[in-house]
Amino acid sequence: MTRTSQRILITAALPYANGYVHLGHLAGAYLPADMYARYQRLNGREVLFLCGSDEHGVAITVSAEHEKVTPKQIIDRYHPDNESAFRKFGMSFDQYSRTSIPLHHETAREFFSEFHAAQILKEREERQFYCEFDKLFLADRYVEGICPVCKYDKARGDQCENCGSWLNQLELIDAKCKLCGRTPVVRSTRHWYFPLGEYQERLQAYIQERDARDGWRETVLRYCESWFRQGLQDRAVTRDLTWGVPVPVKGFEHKVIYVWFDAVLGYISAAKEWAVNRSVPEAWRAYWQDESTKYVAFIGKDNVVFHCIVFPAMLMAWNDHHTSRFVLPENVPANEFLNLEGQKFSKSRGWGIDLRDFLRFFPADALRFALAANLPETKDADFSMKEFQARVNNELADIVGNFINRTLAFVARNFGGVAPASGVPDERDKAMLEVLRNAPANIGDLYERYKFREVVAETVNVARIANKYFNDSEPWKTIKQNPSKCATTIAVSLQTVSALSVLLRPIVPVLAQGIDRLLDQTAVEEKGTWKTAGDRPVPAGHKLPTPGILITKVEDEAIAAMSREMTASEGPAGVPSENLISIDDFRKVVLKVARVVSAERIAKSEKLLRLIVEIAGEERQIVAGIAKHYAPETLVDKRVVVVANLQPAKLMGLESRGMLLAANADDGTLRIVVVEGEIPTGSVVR
Ligand code: B3M
Ligand code: ZN
Repeated sequence: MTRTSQRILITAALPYANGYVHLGHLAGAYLPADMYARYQRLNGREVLFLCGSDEHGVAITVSAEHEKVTPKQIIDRYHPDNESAFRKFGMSFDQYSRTSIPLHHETAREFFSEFHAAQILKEREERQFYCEFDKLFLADRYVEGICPVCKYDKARGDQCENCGSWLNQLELIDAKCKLCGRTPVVRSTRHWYFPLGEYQERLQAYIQERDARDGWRETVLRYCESWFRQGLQDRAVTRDLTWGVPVPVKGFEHKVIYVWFDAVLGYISAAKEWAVNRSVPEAWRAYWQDESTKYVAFIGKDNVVFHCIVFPAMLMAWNDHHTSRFVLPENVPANEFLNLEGQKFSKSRGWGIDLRDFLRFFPADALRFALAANLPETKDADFSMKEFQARVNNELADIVGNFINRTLAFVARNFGGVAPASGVPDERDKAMLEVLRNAPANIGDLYERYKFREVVAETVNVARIANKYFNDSEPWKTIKQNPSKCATTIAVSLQTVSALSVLLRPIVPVLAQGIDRLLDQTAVEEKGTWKTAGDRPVPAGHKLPTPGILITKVEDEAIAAMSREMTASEGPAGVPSENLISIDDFRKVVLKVARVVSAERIAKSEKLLRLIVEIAGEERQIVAGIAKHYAPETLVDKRVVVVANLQPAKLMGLESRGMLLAANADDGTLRIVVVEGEIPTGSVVR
């Protein structure tokens, strides 16, 4: 069924360079993609694994406006930070590109021009929301409203992130300008359309055929079916914006190509950049334009329509008119969402844990292991610090780490640290060796079917079986009674450790290399070792070191330290009285009256409350360190004073926009500043 191509092209969704990659992203697309890439390399395949920053579109310009900087400043901040966080996490990309590079602009313009020349694109007059206050056509995320499909109230002009529907902005109910909150008017503008509808039949056949060959996920198929049922429609692929790839058609130079049209082509540009960097500029074609290549695109569920419908249709359109034809995705293993402590990750609500923050406290492998064991493959999954701790401690440390340690410790103690020669294996030994021999094919099959959770379970299971084997063999007894049998047990156990170092490598690469080092097998090439992983005995006479701690357990204290650090910016330190400021300095601080709309405790924090306050009609979330001093319900409707122009900060993963004024008594109690009477919110305090 599955195609066994020698060459595999793997892409992972290009994250927008307007924020930090968080744990939800990792579980959605990146970790499974990396496990798959590492597995395929071990399996002897030629792999090209690509990713990069998506740097156009309204996601970027809205962030720039929010932070009062240019779009370029936004992408230049987040692109390098995300690239380095990914590297620390162990992502083995062959190229981490970005869509702002000239090479990518060329690719996007080339596709657009070719489609234009071939008269695939159609020019049309379109009605669009226009904000008369901001003097702007409200493309994509510049407009928000109620989703006509699921009724989610923050659906954007192009897409509802709640139900994944790809929307036509005029369908939004009660649409509002994202910049000023006003109701927009409808105006006409000219745009170029891609005739998606014309490809519907071919797309359906394409998905059916690939599904029959490579087994697509049920959830992905269901999404696609629902779009087909609605009937695919022509889509505008240009926008009235200035940030993006300028439209290469006369009279349209002041408009840009729609971000999704250019973003998916970013995968192709990334391959080109990889080839240029290796000084073989044409090498990308072997992956993208050789029909024997197997292409797998890893994404999160909110990107399904673009990868299963839009991108394949674009590639079909290209292939219809060119002899150098692109491969289409063989599979699009999209994951569902990961929640954090029961709540959806949300940038706008400030709920989430960024990868770079997490890695300051815990090793990447610990996170990889816990996430991989709990990937949202068939339904949404939840990440909690408790479960993270349990996974790492009870499975990775107590099952995998324990087996490796006890084996090596036994060799150190009883064999002078030298690998013994095996005697004649009995039934039990043979059964263990059989498990090792079968593991690469069994687990490999799960990789080929994109079942990464089961991969983790089965890999741990090898260590679990090995622990039982070690217990049942009782080498601590046979060392006296039957030394040859003991030597056999230990030789088989060492062979198991050696197998685990390969089997674990896609999941926890640093740990796996550590095991290799212990066995002194560093010379073993990564590439091509998978199939024989069960069959690499440690040679008799080989000197082995005493094992150190391979896997550090996740202690309560480390979790507490992370929470503490993430809440460190609570409350200001006292300012020395001689530190005089001018009245102008004081005027920089905007103090306003706000009304508390709601207050609630934050799970896992003794100190913090999450408040929603209202300032002249605007609602804001403020995280305040007053949980020890106030019951949340007593705060509602109080008129408090907040610093309204404080830079947003993250506390316990929550965004706080502003600070409550409170008096700090010597005994440590805190009293918030309240304003008497029914003074309007938004009134300035001086
Ligand atoms: N940047 C959306 C996202 O980050 C988008 C993916 C592009 S993949 C070509 O969810
Ligand atoms: Zn507006």
